[in-house]
Amino acid sequence: MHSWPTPSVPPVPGEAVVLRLYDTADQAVKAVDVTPDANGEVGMYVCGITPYDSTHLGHAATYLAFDLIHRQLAANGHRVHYVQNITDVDDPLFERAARDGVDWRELGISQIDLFRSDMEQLGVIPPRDYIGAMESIDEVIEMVSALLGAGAAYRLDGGDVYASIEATEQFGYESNLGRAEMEHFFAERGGDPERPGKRDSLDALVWRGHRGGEPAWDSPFGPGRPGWHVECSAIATNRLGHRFSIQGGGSDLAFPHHEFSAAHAEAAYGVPRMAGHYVHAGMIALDGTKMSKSLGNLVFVHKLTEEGYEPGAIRLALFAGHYRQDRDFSYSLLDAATSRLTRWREAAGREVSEAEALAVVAGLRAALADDLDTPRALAILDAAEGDHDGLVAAAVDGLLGVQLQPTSRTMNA
Ligand code: 5CA
Ligand code: ZN
Repeated sequence: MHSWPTPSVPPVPGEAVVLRLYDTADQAVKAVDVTPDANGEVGMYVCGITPYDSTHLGHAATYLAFDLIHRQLAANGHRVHYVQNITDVDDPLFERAARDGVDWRELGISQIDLFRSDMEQLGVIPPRDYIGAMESIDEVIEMVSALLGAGAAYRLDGGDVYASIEATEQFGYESNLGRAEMEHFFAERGGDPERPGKRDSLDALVWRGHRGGEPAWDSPFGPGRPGWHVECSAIATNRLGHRFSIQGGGSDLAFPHHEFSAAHAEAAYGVPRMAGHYVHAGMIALDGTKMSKSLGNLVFVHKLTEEGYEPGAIRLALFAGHYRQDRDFSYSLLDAATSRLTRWREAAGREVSEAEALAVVAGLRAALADDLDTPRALAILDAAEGDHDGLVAAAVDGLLGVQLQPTSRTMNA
């Protein structure tokens, strides 16, 4: 699947600062393992959208957090291999398409198009590999076969295949949840604890046998379609190797999705740990309630840009809070961000010494390297008195994706 155009990212002045991020598995902030893979790159996999409704500010916030990581790794001189999936075969798509009387494939295509244009407007660096579930059926079949071959999965009636939570000793290391919490989130987030015949109520579906009215692909275990978690395991590891640096998404993916994505890959390949870091962004709410498609309390990126808000202001509104914090979005936050951007632009027109400008850049790099401390980064820029030869502007653009020279795009908005 094609992704979206790459924004221009200027080189960032100043010295590299080692990037440290909170890892959900180790429950600590630690340095990102930037040991290059066989291709000399740092691998990052971020779970993509389920394209049945427009991108909202919550999605945007999560992808922007990983964009900050991407930009920082690049500014530190690393080549990043960024992979993202699209869950374009899944129940929510079928349900929404049936409700609206449209083909689920068409619905997916139209929502992916909207997502691409939102990401482009926000200046998010695109994944190099942007892979739909439909494009990766063979990869999933291969992984399910490997799981069955390793005795890590079993078949039930109806052509369903389940992976056993007993398959890896380390199961649970990623989310660090107790059994009761696992059961709670499993039931809440797409699991099927009540399915008769499962060896453990938490075992996860890796292949769903064909049911009437659902799309199906042929496989050695009968016609059907991929389970959710295994899709991400296959797409990630086939491009980034059995072990890669960062696996990411919103905090609602920590369990069961990322626990099982890791467990499936670890069981299939016999490796102890799929990703060096499991990184999770907090949930964005509107007036105190988590923004979600099912609740319908959504603020859309394209609506904000149509209303004339600058992409840079949308970024700054979301960066005003820490990425791991569950937090509220509001128009007052957006208006404050717009004013902030205006003040920064005025300041950027004032000349300061090179040393002063480089000190601001160093502060910005240090704040972001400290588990993406954007509130501190923004405070440093609030206090900056000016710029020197565009050094600060280049760092703000390169690291935060915010332009201090209004572009023609933003001036037309
Ligand atoms: N397709 C799967 C991942 S394989 C999926 O979760 N899709 S999604 O469309 O539901 O969500 C896409 C990303 O946005 C996920 O990382 C999810 O955690 C994140 N997300 C969803 N709602 C919010 C929210 N309110 N705030 C922040 N991030 C959110
Ligand atoms: Zn995923």
